[in-house]
Amino acid sequence: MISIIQKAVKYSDNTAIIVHDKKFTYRQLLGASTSFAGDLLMEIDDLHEARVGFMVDPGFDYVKVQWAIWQAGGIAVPLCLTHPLPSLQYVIEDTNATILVVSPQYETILSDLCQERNIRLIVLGNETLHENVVLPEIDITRRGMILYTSGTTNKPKGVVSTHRNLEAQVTTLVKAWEWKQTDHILCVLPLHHVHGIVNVISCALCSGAACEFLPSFSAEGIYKIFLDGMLNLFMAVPTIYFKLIAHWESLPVDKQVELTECMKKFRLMVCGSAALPVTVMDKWKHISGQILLERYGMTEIGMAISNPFHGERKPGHVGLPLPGVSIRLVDEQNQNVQLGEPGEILVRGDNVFLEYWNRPNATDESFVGNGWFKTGDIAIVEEGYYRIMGRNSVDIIKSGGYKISALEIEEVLRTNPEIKDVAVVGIDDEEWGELIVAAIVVSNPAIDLKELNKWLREKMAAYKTPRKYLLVNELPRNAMGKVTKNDVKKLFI
Ligand code: MCA
Ligand code: AMP
Repeated sequence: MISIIQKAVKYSDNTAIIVHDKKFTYRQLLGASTSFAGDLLMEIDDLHEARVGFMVDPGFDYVKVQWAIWQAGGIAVPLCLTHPLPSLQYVIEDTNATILVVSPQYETILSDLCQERNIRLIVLGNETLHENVVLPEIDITRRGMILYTSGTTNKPKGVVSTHRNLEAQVTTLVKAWEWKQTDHILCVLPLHHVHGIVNVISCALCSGAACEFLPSFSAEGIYKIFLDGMLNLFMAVPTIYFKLIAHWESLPVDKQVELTECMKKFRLMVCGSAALPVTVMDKWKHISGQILLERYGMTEIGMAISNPFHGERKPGHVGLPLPGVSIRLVDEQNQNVQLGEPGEILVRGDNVFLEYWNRPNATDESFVGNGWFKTGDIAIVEEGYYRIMGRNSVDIIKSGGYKISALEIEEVLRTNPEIKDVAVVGIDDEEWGELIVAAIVVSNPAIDLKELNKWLREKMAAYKTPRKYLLVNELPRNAMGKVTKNDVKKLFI
Protein backbone atom coordinates (compact mmCIF):
# COMPACT_ATOMS: atom_id res chain seq x y z
CA MET A 1 0.00 0.00 0.00
CA ILE A 2 3.08 2.17 0.14
CA SER A 3 2.65 3.32 -3.47
CA ILE A 4 -0.89 4.42 -2.62
CA ILE A 5 0.39 6.49 0.29
CA GLN A 6 3.12 7.96 -1.91
CA LYS A 7 0.46 9.08 -4.38
CA ALA A 8 -1.07 11.31 -1.69
CA VAL A 9 1.56 13.98 -2.49
CA LYS A 10 -0.08 14.36 -5.89
CA TYR A 11 -3.38 15.30 -4.28
CA SER A 12 -2.03 17.48 -1.44
CA ASP A 13 -4.78 20.11 -1.47
CA ASN A 14 -7.70 17.75 -2.16
CA THR A 15 -9.98 16.84 0.71
CA ALA A 16 -9.12 13.30 1.81
CA ILE A 17 -11.34 12.76 4.85
CA ILE A 18 -14.53 14.26 6.24
CA VAL A 19 -15.89 13.40 9.69
CA HIS A 20 -18.66 15.34 11.44
CA ASP A 21 -18.25 18.21 8.92
CA LYS A 22 -14.51 18.45 9.69
CA LYS A 23 -12.35 18.24 6.58
CA PHE A 24 -8.76 17.04 6.28
CA THR A 25 -6.58 17.36 3.18
CA TYR A 26 -4.21 14.76 1.81
CA ARG A 27 -1.34 16.99 2.98
CA GLN A 28 -2.65 16.86 6.56
CA LEU A 29 -3.19 13.10 6.36
CA LEU A 30 0.27 12.36 5.01
CA GLY A 31 1.90 14.75 7.49
CA ALA A 32 0.10 13.14 10.42
CA SER A 33 0.74 9.56 9.31
CA THR A 34 4.43 10.20 8.67
CA SER A 35 4.79 11.85 12.05
CA PHE A 36 2.97 8.94 13.74
CA ALA A 37 5.24 6.50 11.90
CA GLY A 38 8.01 8.29 13.80
CA ASP A 39 6.14 7.53 17.06
CA LEU A 40 5.87 3.87 16.13
CA LEU A 41 9.50 3.59 15.13
CA MET A 42 10.94 5.39 18.17
CA GLU A 43 14.63 4.58 17.99
CA ILE A 44 14.53 1.82 15.36
CA ASP A 45 14.65 2.20 11.58
CA ASP A 46 12.03 -0.39 10.54
CA LEU A 47 9.27 -2.29 12.38
CA HIS A 48 10.24 -5.35 10.32
CA GLU A 49 6.69 -6.69 10.10
CA ALA A 50 5.90 -6.34 13.80
CA ARG A 51 2.14 -6.73 14.23
CA VAL A 52 0.48 -3.50 15.30
CA GLY A 53 -3.10 -3.89 16.52
CA PHE A 54 -5.26 -0.80 16.37
CA MET A 55 -8.68 -0.09 17.81
CA VAL A 56 -9.47 3.32 16.43
CA ASP A 57 -12.77 4.95 15.49
CA PRO A 58 -13.51 5.36 11.77
CA GLY A 59 -12.17 8.68 10.50
CA PHE A 60 -8.94 10.65 10.24
CA ASP A 61 -7.14 8.87 13.09
CA TYR A 62 -8.00 5.44 11.72
CA VAL A 63 -6.35 6.16 8.36
CA LYS A 64 -3.47 8.04 9.97
CA VAL A 65 -2.62 5.02 12.12
CA GLN A 66 -3.09 2.49 9.32
CA TRP A 67 -0.85 4.43 6.95
CA ALA A 68 1.74 5.01 9.69
CA ILE A 69 1.98 1.27 10.40
CA TRP A 70 2.60 0.62 6.70
CA GLN A 71 5.10 3.47 6.41
CA ALA A 72 7.02 2.19 9.45
CA GLY A 73 7.19 -1.36 8.05
CA GLY A 74 4.65 -2.97 10.40
CA ILE A 75 1.71 -5.27 9.72
CA ALA A 76 -1.62 -3.54 10.33
CA VAL A 77 -4.09 -5.56 12.44
CA PRO A 78 -7.37 -3.63 12.70
CA LEU A 79 -9.45 -4.68 15.70
CA CYS A 80 -13.25 -4.80 15.72
CA LEU A 81 -14.67 -1.97 17.85
CA THR A 82 -17.57 -4.05 19.14
CA HIS A 83 -15.77 -7.26 20.06
CA PRO A 84 -15.74 -8.21 23.74
CA LEU A 85 -12.33 -8.66 25.40
CA PRO A 86 -11.98 -12.45 24.76
CA SER A 87 -12.33 -11.92 20.98
CA LEU A 88 -9.89 -8.99 20.99
CA GLN A 89 -7.47 -10.96 23.12
CA TYR A 90 -7.62 -13.87 20.68
CA VAL A 91 -6.52 -11.64 17.77
CA ILE A 92 -3.86 -9.86 19.81
CA GLU A 93 -2.39 -13.14 21.06
CA ASP A 94 -2.72 -14.97 17.77
CA THR A 95 -0.79 -12.25 15.94
CA ASN A 96 1.54 -11.77 18.89
CA ALA A 97 1.06 -8.01 18.49
CA THR A 98 3.78 -5.98 20.21
CA ILE A 99 2.18 -2.55 19.80
CA LEU A 100 -1.46 -1.52 20.27
CA VAL A 101 -2.84 1.86 19.25
CA VAL A 102 -6.24 2.88 20.63
CA SER A 103 -8.68 5.77 20.68
CA PRO A 104 -8.93 6.97 24.32
CA GLN A 105 -12.29 5.29 24.99
CA TYR A 106 -10.81 1.80 24.35
CA GLU A 107 -7.85 2.23 26.70
CA THR A 108 -9.50 0.64 29.74
CA ILE A 109 -10.57 -2.44 27.78
CA LEU A 110 -7.02 -3.25 26.74
CA SER A 111 -4.68 -1.72 29.30
CA ASP A 112 -4.49 -4.76 31.65
CA LEU A 113 -3.82 -7.10 28.75
CA CYS A 114 -1.05 -4.82 27.51
CA GLN A 115 0.56 -4.81 30.92
CA GLU A 116 0.33 -8.58 31.27
CA ARG A 117 1.79 -9.24 27.85
CA ASN A 118 4.27 -6.39 27.85
CA ILE A 119 2.63 -4.77 24.82
CA ARG A 120 3.41 -1.15 24.08
CA LEU A 121 0.10 0.73 24.34
CA ILE A 122 -0.27 4.04 22.51
CA VAL A 123 -3.38 6.02 23.41
CA LEU A 124 -4.17 8.60 20.75
CA GLY A 125 -4.65 12.19 21.77
CA ASN A 126 -1.27 13.64 22.62
CA GLU A 127 1.11 12.46 19.94
CA THR A 128 4.37 14.35 19.54
CA LEU A 129 5.01 15.95 16.20
CA HIS A 130 7.98 14.31 14.51
CA GLU A 131 9.62 16.18 11.71
CA ASN A 132 12.02 14.71 9.17
CA VAL A 133 11.06 11.13 9.99
CA VAL A 134 13.28 8.71 8.10
CA LEU A 135 11.07 5.95 6.77
CA PRO A 136 12.23 2.48 5.76
CA GLU A 137 12.01 1.23 2.16
CA ILE A 138 9.12 -1.21 1.99
CA ASP A 139 9.24 -3.90 -0.68
CA ILE A 140 5.81 -4.81 -2.05
CA THR A 141 6.36 -8.49 -1.24
CA ARG A 142 6.31 -7.67 2.47
CA ARG A 143 3.29 -8.46 4.64
CA GLY A 144 0.99 -5.46 5.11
CA MET A 145 -2.22 -6.51 6.86
CA ILE A 146 -3.85 -9.34 8.80
CA LEU A 147 -7.66 -9.55 8.86
CA TYR A 148 -9.50 -12.24 10.78
CA THR A 149 -12.06 -14.36 8.99
CA SER A 150 -14.27 -17.19 10.14
CA GLY A 151 -14.16 -20.43 8.25
CA THR A 152 -14.67 -24.13 8.63
CA THR A 153 -12.39 -24.19 11.66
CA ASN A 154 -13.82 -23.19 15.04
CA LYS A 155 -11.46 -20.24 15.54
CA PRO A 156 -11.10 -17.35 13.08
CA LYS A 157 -7.95 -17.38 10.96
CA GLY A 158 -5.68 -14.43 10.23
CA VAL A 159 -5.55 -13.68 6.50
CA VAL A 160 -2.16 -12.19 5.63
CA SER A 161 -2.03 -9.88 2.61
CA THR A 162 1.16 -8.41 1.25
CA HIS A 163 1.44 -4.85 -0.05
CA ARG A 164 1.39 -6.32 -3.56
CA ASN A 165 -1.89 -8.16 -2.82
CA LEU A 166 -3.52 -5.03 -1.44
CA GLU A 167 -2.31 -2.84 -4.29
CA ALA A 168 -3.64 -5.35 -6.83
CA GLN A 169 -7.01 -5.40 -5.04
CA VAL A 170 -7.22 -1.61 -5.11
CA THR A 171 -5.93 -0.94 -8.62
CA THR A 172 -8.29 -3.38 -10.32
CA LEU A 173 -11.30 -1.72 -8.66
CA VAL A 174 -10.11 1.82 -9.31
CA LYS A 175 -9.91 0.94 -12.99
CA ALA A 176 -13.07 -1.16 -13.24
CA TRP A 177 -15.32 1.32 -11.43
CA GLU A 178 -13.58 4.38 -12.87
CA TRP A 179 -12.64 6.11 -9.63
CA LYS A 180 -11.77 9.81 -10.03
CA GLN A 181 -10.36 12.66 -7.95
CA THR A 182 -13.78 14.28 -7.99
CA ASP A 183 -15.42 11.27 -6.31
CA HIS A 184 -16.89 11.54 -2.83
CA ILE A 185 -17.90 8.36 -0.99
CA LEU A 186 -19.53 7.63 2.34
CA CYS A 187 -17.99 4.94 4.57
CA VAL A 188 -20.51 3.32 6.94
CA LEU A 189 -18.88 -0.11 7.09
CA PRO A 190 -16.88 -1.64 9.94
CA LEU A 191 -13.15 -1.18 9.41
CA HIS A 192 -11.83 -4.64 10.26
CA HIS A 193 -12.92 -6.09 6.90
CA VAL A 194 -11.97 -5.78 3.23
CA HIS A 195 -15.21 -4.12 2.12
CA GLY A 196 -14.64 -0.98 4.19
CA ILE A 197 -10.82 -0.97 4.16
CA VAL A 198 -10.07 -1.83 0.53
CA ASN A 199 -13.16 -1.09 -1.56
CA VAL A 200 -14.16 2.12 0.17
CA ILE A 201 -11.26 3.85 1.95
CA SER A 202 -8.25 2.62 0.01
CA CYS A 203 -9.83 3.00 -3.45
CA ALA A 204 -10.95 6.53 -2.55
CA LEU A 205 -7.58 7.57 -1.16
CA CYS A 206 -5.66 5.99 -4.02
CA SER A 207 -7.69 8.14 -6.42
CA GLY A 208 -7.43 11.51 -4.72
CA ALA A 209 -11.14 11.31 -3.85
CA ALA A 210 -12.89 12.34 -0.61
CA CYS A 211 -13.98 9.74 1.94
CA GLU A 212 -16.64 10.82 4.41
CA PHE A 213 -17.24 8.76 7.55
CA LEU A 214 -20.38 7.95 9.46
CA PRO A 215 -18.87 6.17 12.46
CA SER A 216 -21.77 3.80 13.04
CA PHE A 217 -24.67 2.65 10.92
CA SER A 218 -27.98 4.51 10.99
CA ALA A 219 -30.38 4.80 8.05
CA GLU A 220 -31.37 8.26 9.19
CA GLY A 221 -27.73 9.34 9.45
CA ILE A 222 -26.93 8.04 5.98
CA TYR A 223 -29.90 9.83 4.37
CA LYS A 224 -28.97 13.05 6.17
CA ILE A 225 -25.53 12.95 4.55
CA PHE A 226 -27.05 11.97 1.18
CA LEU A 227 -29.18 15.12 1.35
CA ASP A 228 -26.07 17.32 1.70
CA GLY A 229 -25.76 16.57 -2.02
CA MET A 230 -21.97 16.08 -2.02
CA LEU A 231 -21.71 12.29 -2.41
CA ASN A 232 -21.61 10.53 -5.75
CA LEU A 233 -20.63 6.99 -4.66
CA PHE A 234 -21.99 4.54 -2.11
CA MET A 235 -21.10 0.94 -1.21
CA ALA A 236 -22.77 -1.35 1.29
CA VAL A 237 -23.93 -4.87 2.10
CA PRO A 238 -27.45 -6.08 1.14
CA THR A 239 -28.71 -5.75 4.75
CA ILE A 240 -27.88 -2.03 4.70
CA TYR A 241 -29.82 -1.50 1.45
CA PHE A 242 -32.71 -3.47 2.99
CA LYS A 243 -32.68 -1.19 6.04
CA LEU A 244 -32.43 1.96 3.89
CA ILE A 245 -35.45 0.82 1.86
CA ALA A 246 -37.45 0.16 5.05
CA HIS A 247 -36.57 3.62 6.36
CA TRP A 248 -37.43 5.34 3.05
CA GLU A 249 -40.81 3.57 3.06
CA SER A 250 -41.54 4.97 6.53
CA LEU A 251 -41.00 8.59 5.42
CA PRO A 252 -43.67 11.09 4.28
CA VAL A 253 -44.02 11.40 0.50
CA ASP A 254 -42.29 14.80 0.17
CA LYS A 255 -39.23 13.48 2.01
CA GLN A 256 -39.23 10.34 -0.15
CA VAL A 257 -39.26 12.46 -3.32
CA GLU A 258 -36.46 14.68 -2.02
CA LEU A 259 -34.30 11.64 -1.27
CA THR A 260 -35.06 9.94 -4.57
CA GLU A 261 -34.06 13.05 -6.51
CA CYS A 262 -30.81 13.26 -4.56
CA MET A 263 -29.93 9.55 -5.02
CA LYS A 264 -30.55 9.69 -8.77
CA LYS A 265 -27.48 11.94 -9.07
CA PHE A 266 -25.00 9.35 -7.71
CA ARG A 267 -22.66 7.96 -10.37
CA LEU A 268 -22.42 4.50 -8.78
CA MET A 269 -23.85 2.39 -5.99
CA VAL A 270 -22.27 -1.00 -5.27
CA CYS A 271 -23.53 -3.96 -3.25
CA GLY A 272 -21.67 -7.04 -2.05
CA SER A 273 -20.33 -9.24 0.76
CA ALA A 274 -23.45 -11.42 0.51
CA ALA A 275 -26.04 -12.31 -2.11
CA LEU A 276 -28.15 -9.33 -3.14
CA PRO A 277 -31.80 -10.45 -3.27
CA VAL A 278 -33.42 -9.47 -6.59
CA THR A 279 -36.30 -7.96 -4.59
CA VAL A 280 -33.88 -5.58 -2.85
CA MET A 281 -32.22 -4.66 -6.15
CA ASP A 282 -35.62 -3.93 -7.73
CA LYS A 283 -36.92 -1.88 -4.80
CA TRP A 284 -33.70 0.09 -4.64
CA LYS A 285 -34.00 0.92 -8.35
CA HIS A 286 -37.52 2.12 -7.70
CA ILE A 287 -36.59 4.40 -4.80
CA SER A 288 -33.17 5.65 -5.99
CA GLY A 289 -33.13 5.24 -9.76
CA GLN A 290 -29.87 3.31 -9.27
CA ILE A 291 -29.13 -0.12 -10.72
CA LEU A 292 -26.96 -1.61 -8.00
CA LEU A 293 -23.65 -3.04 -9.19
CA GLU A 294 -23.25 -6.40 -7.45
CA ARG A 295 -19.79 -7.89 -7.12
CA TYR A 296 -18.23 -10.94 -5.43
CA GLY A 297 -15.23 -10.99 -3.12
CA MET A 298 -13.63 -12.54 -0.09
CA THR A 299 -11.16 -11.54 2.63
CA GLU A 300 -8.52 -13.79 1.06
CA ILE A 301 -8.81 -12.34 -2.45
CA GLY A 302 -10.36 -8.88 -2.28
CA MET A 303 -12.79 -8.53 -5.18
CA ALA A 304 -12.75 -11.17 -7.92
CA ILE A 305 -15.94 -10.90 -10.01
CA SER A 306 -17.95 -7.80 -10.76
CA ASN A 307 -20.88 -6.67 -12.82
CA PRO A 308 -19.73 -4.09 -15.35
CA PHE A 309 -19.63 -0.36 -14.66
CA HIS A 310 -20.79 0.16 -18.25
CA GLY A 311 -23.02 -2.54 -19.67
CA GLU A 312 -25.69 -4.77 -18.24
CA ARG A 313 -25.82 -5.42 -14.46
CA LYS A 314 -27.69 -8.69 -14.27
CA PRO A 315 -29.90 -9.22 -11.21
CA GLY A 316 -28.95 -12.35 -9.27
CA HIS A 317 -25.50 -12.44 -10.95
CA VAL A 318 -22.11 -11.14 -9.84
CA GLY A 319 -20.74 -10.45 -13.33
CA LEU A 320 -17.37 -11.23 -14.88
CA PRO A 321 -13.82 -11.73 -13.56
CA LEU A 322 -12.08 -8.41 -12.83
CA PRO A 323 -8.97 -7.55 -14.85
CA GLY A 324 -5.91 -9.34 -13.44
CA VAL A 325 -8.02 -11.96 -11.66
CA SER A 326 -8.16 -15.51 -13.08
CA ILE A 327 -11.15 -17.69 -12.24
CA ARG A 328 -11.86 -21.40 -12.76
CA LEU A 329 -14.90 -23.45 -11.77
CA VAL A 330 -13.97 -26.97 -10.71
CA ASP A 331 -15.48 -30.25 -9.50
CA GLU A 332 -14.52 -32.14 -6.34
CA GLN A 333 -11.36 -33.44 -8.05
CA ASN A 334 -10.38 -29.84 -8.91
CA GLN A 335 -10.99 -30.48 -12.61
CA ASN A 336 -12.64 -27.76 -14.68
CA VAL A 337 -16.39 -28.28 -15.05
CA GLN A 338 -18.18 -27.98 -18.41
CA LEU A 339 -19.48 -24.52 -19.27
CA GLY A 340 -22.94 -24.18 -17.73
CA GLU A 341 -22.20 -26.69 -14.95
CA PRO A 342 -21.82 -25.55 -11.32
CA GLY A 343 -18.37 -25.73 -9.75
CA GLU A 344 -16.27 -24.38 -6.89
CA ILE A 345 -14.68 -21.01 -7.65
CA LEU A 346 -10.88 -21.08 -7.74
CA VAL A 347 -9.02 -17.77 -7.91
CA ARG A 348 -5.49 -16.85 -8.92
CA GLY A 349 -3.79 -13.48 -9.29
CA ASP A 350 -1.76 -10.86 -7.44
CA ASN A 351 -4.91 -10.09 -5.45
CA VAL A 352 -4.78 -13.49 -3.69
CA PHE A 353 -3.46 -13.44 -0.10
CA LEU A 354 -0.12 -14.86 0.99
CA GLU A 355 -1.02 -17.20 3.86
CA TYR A 356 -3.09 -17.81 6.97
CA TRP A 357 -1.09 -16.42 9.85
CA ASN A 358 0.86 -19.18 11.62
CA ARG A 359 -1.28 -21.88 9.97
CA PRO A 360 0.86 -23.49 7.26
CA ASN A 361 -1.44 -26.53 7.01
CA ALA A 362 -4.57 -24.44 6.52
CA THR A 363 -2.71 -22.40 3.89
CA ASP A 364 -1.56 -25.52 2.03
CA GLU A 365 -5.04 -27.03 2.12
CA SER A 366 -6.62 -23.91 0.65
CA PHE A 367 -4.49 -23.88 -2.52
CA VAL A 368 -4.37 -26.35 -5.41
CA GLY A 369 -2.26 -26.58 -8.55
CA ASN A 370 -0.15 -23.59 -9.29
CA GLY A 371 -1.45 -20.97 -6.82
CA TRP A 372 -5.19 -21.51 -7.24
CA PHE A 373 -7.09 -20.52 -4.08
CA LYS A 374 -10.15 -22.64 -3.26
CA THR A 375 -12.92 -20.27 -2.18
CA GLY A 376 -15.48 -22.86 -1.07
CA ASP A 377 -18.14 -20.93 -3.01
CA ILE A 378 -20.10 -22.62 -5.78
CA ALA A 379 -20.95 -20.74 -8.96
CA ILE A 380 -22.29 -21.30 -12.46
CA VAL A 381 -21.81 -19.28 -15.65
CA GLU A 382 -25.03 -18.25 -17.38
CA GLU A 383 -24.79 -16.30 -20.63
CA GLY A 384 -21.27 -15.20 -19.69
CA TYR A 385 -22.19 -13.96 -16.20
CA TYR A 386 -21.28 -15.74 -12.98
CA ARG A 387 -24.03 -16.58 -10.51
CA ILE A 388 -23.18 -17.62 -6.93
CA MET A 389 -25.18 -20.70 -5.97
CA GLY A 390 -24.02 -21.19 -2.40
CA ARG A 391 -21.16 -22.53 -0.35
CA ASN A 392 -19.77 -26.02 0.02
CA SER A 393 -19.98 -25.79 3.82
CA VAL A 394 -23.18 -25.50 5.81
CA ASP A 395 -21.06 -24.35 8.76
CA ILE A 396 -20.31 -20.96 7.22
CA ILE A 397 -23.09 -18.44 7.74
CA LYS A 398 -23.38 -14.98 6.15
CA SER A 399 -25.45 -12.65 8.28
CA GLY A 400 -25.57 -8.87 7.87
CA GLY A 401 -22.61 -9.23 5.47
CA TYR A 402 -20.46 -10.83 8.18
CA LYS A 403 -19.02 -14.30 7.68
CA ILE A 404 -19.66 -16.36 10.78
CA SER A 405 -18.59 -19.89 11.71
CA ALA A 406 -21.34 -22.09 13.17
CA LEU A 407 -18.58 -24.19 14.76
CA GLU A 408 -17.15 -21.21 16.64
CA ILE A 409 -20.53 -20.41 18.19
CA GLU A 410 -21.19 -24.07 19.02
CA GLU A 411 -17.84 -24.40 20.74
CA VAL A 412 -18.51 -21.44 23.02
CA LEU A 413 -22.09 -22.56 23.76
CA ARG A 414 -20.82 -26.03 24.72
CA THR A 415 -18.76 -24.47 27.51
CA ASN A 416 -22.01 -23.43 29.22
CA PRO A 417 -22.81 -25.99 31.94
CA GLU A 418 -26.53 -25.90 31.13
CA ILE A 419 -25.98 -26.95 27.51
CA LYS A 420 -25.56 -30.64 26.74
CA ASP A 421 -25.50 -30.39 22.96
CA VAL A 422 -25.97 -27.75 20.31
CA ALA A 423 -26.20 -27.23 16.54
CA VAL A 424 -25.99 -23.76 15.00
CA VAL A 425 -27.26 -23.05 11.48
CA GLY A 426 -28.17 -20.09 9.28
CA ILE A 427 -31.72 -19.86 7.96
CA ASP A 428 -32.72 -17.72 4.97
CA ASP A 429 -33.82 -14.22 5.82
CA GLU A 430 -34.46 -11.33 3.45
CA GLU A 431 -33.09 -8.67 5.80
CA TRP A 432 -30.02 -10.40 7.23
CA GLY A 433 -29.25 -12.83 4.38
CA GLU A 434 -29.15 -15.62 6.92
CA LEU A 435 -30.35 -15.52 10.49
CA ILE A 436 -28.24 -17.39 13.05
CA VAL A 437 -30.27 -19.90 15.06
CA ALA A 438 -29.36 -22.66 17.51
CA ALA A 439 -31.02 -25.95 18.41
CA ILE A 440 -29.97 -26.84 21.95
CA VAL A 441 -30.27 -29.84 24.23
CA VAL A 442 -30.27 -28.56 27.82
CA SER A 443 -29.92 -30.06 31.26
CA ASN A 444 -32.50 -27.67 32.68
CA PRO A 445 -35.65 -27.13 30.56
CA ALA A 446 -36.36 -23.91 32.51
CA ILE A 447 -33.15 -22.35 31.16
CA ASP A 448 -33.31 -18.55 30.89
CA LEU A 449 -32.53 -17.91 27.20
CA LYS A 450 -32.08 -14.16 27.71
CA GLU A 451 -29.42 -14.87 30.33
CA LEU A 452 -27.83 -17.40 27.99
CA ASN A 453 -27.59 -14.80 25.24
CA LYS A 454 -26.18 -12.23 27.64
CA TRP A 455 -23.56 -14.73 28.76
CA LEU A 456 -22.66 -15.46 25.13
CA ARG A 457 -22.31 -11.78 24.24
CA GLU A 458 -19.63 -11.40 26.90
CA LYS A 459 -17.65 -14.00 25.02
CA MET A 460 -18.21 -13.19 21.36
CA ALA A 461 -19.32 -10.33 19.10
CA ALA A 462 -23.09 -9.63 19.29
CA TYR A 463 -23.42 -10.04 15.52
CA LYS A 464 -22.27 -13.66 15.88
CA THR A 465 -24.88 -14.66 18.46
CA PRO A 466 -28.04 -16.67 17.66
CA ARG A 467 -31.30 -14.78 17.21
CA LYS A 468 -33.44 -17.80 18.10
CA TYR A 469 -32.95 -20.84 20.31
CA LEU A 470 -34.98 -24.01 20.03
CA LEU A 471 -35.01 -26.54 22.87
CA VAL A 472 -34.89 -30.09 21.51
CA ASN A 473 -34.59 -33.50 23.16
CA GLU A 474 -31.95 -34.58 20.69
CA LEU A 475 -30.29 -33.29 17.54
CA PRO A 476 -31.06 -34.93 14.18
CA ARG A 477 -28.19 -37.23 13.22
CA ASN A 478 -27.32 -39.58 10.35
CA ALA A 479 -26.42 -43.27 10.67
CA MET A 480 -22.82 -42.28 11.42
CA GLY A 481 -23.99 -40.15 14.35
CA LYS A 482 -23.13 -36.85 12.60
CA VAL A 483 -25.55 -33.97 13.13
CA THR A 484 -27.47 -33.34 9.89
CA LYS A 485 -27.53 -29.55 9.66
CA ASN A 486 -30.08 -29.43 6.86
CA ASP A 487 -32.51 -31.24 9.16
CA VAL A 488 -31.66 -28.79 11.94
CA LYS A 489 -32.62 -25.95 9.56
CA LYS A 490 -35.99 -27.60 8.94
CA LEU A 491 -36.75 -27.48 12.68
CA PHE A 492 -36.92 -23.69 12.39
CA ILE A 493 -39.30 -23.51 9.45
C1 MCA B 1 -27.20 -7.13 14.53
N1 MCA B 1 -28.48 -7.46 14.82
C2 MCA B 1 -28.78 -8.59 14.18
C3 MCA B 1 -27.62 -8.95 13.46
N2 MCA B 1 -26.66 -8.02 13.69
N3 MCA B 1 -29.90 -9.32 14.14
C4 MCA B 1 -29.90 -10.44 13.36
N4 MCA B 1 -28.84 -10.86 12.66
C5 MCA B 1 -27.68 -10.13 12.67
N5 MCA B 1 -26.64 -10.55 11.97
C6 MCA B 1 -29.39 -6.75 15.68
C7 MCA B 1 -28.70 -6.45 17.00
O1 MCA B 1 -28.76 -7.55 17.87
C8 MCA B 1 -29.50 -5.30 17.50
O2 MCA B 1 -30.70 -5.72 18.07
C9 MCA B 1 -29.84 -4.55 16.23
O3 MCA B 1 -29.72 -5.50 15.15
C10 MCA B 1 -28.86 -3.43 15.99
O4 MCA B 1 -27.56 -3.96 16.21
P1 MCA B 1 -26.28 -3.27 15.68
O5 MCA B 1 -25.05 -4.07 15.96
O6 MCA B 1 -26.33 -1.85 16.09
O7 MCA B 1 -26.57 -3.47 14.18
P2 MCA B 1 -26.50 -2.43 13.08
O8 MCA B 1 -25.56 -1.34 13.43
O9 MCA B 1 -27.90 -2.09 12.65
O10 MCA B 1 -25.73 -3.34 12.01
C11 MCA B 1 -26.28 -3.85 10.93
C12 MCA B 1 -25.25 -3.70 9.83
C13 MCA B 1 -23.94 -4.41 10.27
C14 MCA B 1 -24.94 -2.23 9.56
C15 MCA B 1 -25.80 -4.34 8.59
O11 MCA B 1 -24.23 -5.77 10.45
C16 MCA B 1 -22.82 -4.20 9.32
O12 MCA B 1 -22.13 -3.17 9.34
N6 MCA B 1 -22.54 -5.17 8.43
C17 MCA B 1 -21.49 -5.06 7.44
C18 MCA B 1 -20.45 -6.08 7.68
C19 MCA B 1 -19.36 -5.99 6.64
O13 MCA B 1 -18.75 -4.96 6.37
N7 MCA B 1 -19.07 -7.11 6.03
C20 MCA B 1 -18.07 -7.15 5.01
C21 MCA B 1 -17.22 -8.37 5.29
P3 MCA B 1 -30.86 -5.82 19.67
O14 MCA B 1 -30.60 -4.46 20.16
O15 MCA B 1 -32.26 -6.32 19.83
O16 MCA B 1 -29.84 -6.81 20.08
S1 MCA B 1 -17.10 -9.30 3.86
C22 MCA B 1 -15.87 -8.68 2.98
O17 MCA B 1 -15.18 -7.75 3.36
C23 MCA B 1 -15.77 -9.35 1.63
C24 MCA B 1 -14.41 -9.21 1.10
C25 MCA B 1 -16.75 -8.75 0.64
O18 MCA B 1 -17.11 -9.43 -0.32
O19 MCA B 1 -17.11 -7.60 0.84
P1 AMP C 1 -15.57 -12.71 3.94
O1 AMP C 1 -14.71 -13.88 4.24
O2 AMP C 1 -16.20 -12.10 5.10
O3 AMP C 1 -14.77 -11.81 3.14
O4 AMP C 1 -16.77 -13.22 3.06
C1 AMP C 1 -16.57 -13.73 1.78
C2 AMP C 1 -17.76 -14.52 1.37
O5 AMP C 1 -18.89 -13.67 1.18
C3 AMP C 1 -17.58 -15.22 0.05
O6 AMP C 1 -16.84 -16.41 0.20
C4 AMP C 1 -19.03 -15.44 -0.36
O7 AMP C 1 -19.54 -16.60 0.26
C5 AMP C 1 -19.73 -14.22 0.20
N1 AMP C 1 -20.01 -13.20 -0.82
C6 AMP C 1 -19.33 -12.07 -1.08
N2 AMP C 1 -19.94 -11.37 -2.07
C7 AMP C 1 -21.02 -12.09 -2.45
C8 AMP C 1 -22.05 -11.93 -3.41
N3 AMP C 1 -22.12 -10.86 -4.19
N4 AMP C 1 -22.98 -12.91 -3.53
C9 AMP C 1 -22.95 -13.99 -2.75
N5 AMP C 1 -22.01 -14.21 -1.81
C10 AMP C 1 -21.05 -13.28 -1.66
